[in-house]
Amino acid sequence: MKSNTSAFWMPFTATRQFQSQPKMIESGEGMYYTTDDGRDIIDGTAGLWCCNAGHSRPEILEAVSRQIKKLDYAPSFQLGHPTAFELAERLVALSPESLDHVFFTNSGSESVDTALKIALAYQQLRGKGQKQRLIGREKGYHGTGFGGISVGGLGNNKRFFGSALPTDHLPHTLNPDNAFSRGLPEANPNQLTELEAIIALHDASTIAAVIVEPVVGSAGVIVPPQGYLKRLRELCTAHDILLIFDEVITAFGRVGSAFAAQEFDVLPDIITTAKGLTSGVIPMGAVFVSNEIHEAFMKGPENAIELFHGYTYSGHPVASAAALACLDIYENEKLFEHSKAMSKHFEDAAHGLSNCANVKDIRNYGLMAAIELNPGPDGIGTRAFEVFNKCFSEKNILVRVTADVIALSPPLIASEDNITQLFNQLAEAINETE
Ligand code: PXG
Repeated sequence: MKSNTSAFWMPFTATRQFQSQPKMIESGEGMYYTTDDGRDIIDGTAGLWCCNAGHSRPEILEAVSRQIKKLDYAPSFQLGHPTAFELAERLVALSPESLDHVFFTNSGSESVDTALKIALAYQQLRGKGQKQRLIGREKGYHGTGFGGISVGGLGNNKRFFGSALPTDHLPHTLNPDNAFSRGLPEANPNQLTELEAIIALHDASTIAAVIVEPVVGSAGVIVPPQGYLKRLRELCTAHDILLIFDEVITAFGRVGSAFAAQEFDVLPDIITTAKGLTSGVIPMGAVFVSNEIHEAFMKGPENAIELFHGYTYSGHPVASAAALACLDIYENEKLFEHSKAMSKHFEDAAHGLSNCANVKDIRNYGLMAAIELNPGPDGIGTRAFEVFNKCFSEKNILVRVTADVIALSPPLIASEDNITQLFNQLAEAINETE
């Protein structure tokens, strides 16, 4: 029996279109989802870039169930429970040097808002309270909180909601001259000086932080040009501005290292994460903060709360248990190394689609790829959406579509065969679409 789909107001969904033709996933295991009509489909997107360990892992189920039996919930305000502390220690052992403190949230959006608030408060605490401006980037996605949409660079996510914070935005780095680049595209010299222009405009004394996704996810896998992130770091350091990497998608192995910061050898002051932290099983996010920033808060009277911020579920015991089990899987199965080892085959398979019908660009890094199509005759996104439908209904693969981009980001457990099959099926779907 089909369920009634009208009560659930779905996120980022064309509701009435969905209702006219619902696509339902009923179960998941490993690399596969099973649909309500009983088809196994390859998960080419790790859910929404999050199920890095694959679906319905028994190890996570056991850890979660053990934790619920022992302790379902305890506050983290003025109290503690051991699982969250254990998780924080495990995480800082994995994170880049000197980012040794973790603030727990429940989502990427909360991680971003937390990071921005910490950045603003830090500037106040060290007597630089005029540094209040936040710099994002065009095409950036930093979730849907008011902080995240202010620094975000996607018009549709902002236009109905006002502009809460003083911001400015770097230009995006997508350059048509670099179409079909493999891995990091070449930089054009302007891209390395854009932040200087923004600093000249507003003056560094008014800028608190710059936030970017090291590899842009949502807006269609935009890979940083060579030297770009290092240059951002140099400029931020030279002008006493904090650098925040939003690694909600890139952390936990997606780019072949634990964090993109390590992969690209650039050390930000704050890193935001969520998604792969628990492999999507239970909502949880984590914000990694440098010792220097944390230190600035640990002054003043010892009985005073240093940061007036947090969530009922910060460090939730069950989410923490899921994350610990997930980290065990990443470690025991060497999934970050596996992700890196698979990335060449993944790149070759992705670029194997360059001669498919209407393909305009292909971009990739680690286990992230975008196949960008020319817009269809009926406007932006229509052709790609048709490909997405065909993939789901006929080709038994799940891909992600945004505007004219088909994005791929399979679970890190993907085998060479899974990857080959994913791209072969996608190639057929693209070639069979007008
Ligand atoms: N930052 C980044 C870089 C993200 O990609 C968020 C913050 C917000 O996370 P939450 O957990 O609040 O959703 C994200 C989320 C897509 C897609 O298909 C991407 C996200 C979410 C949903 C869909 O591109 N990224």
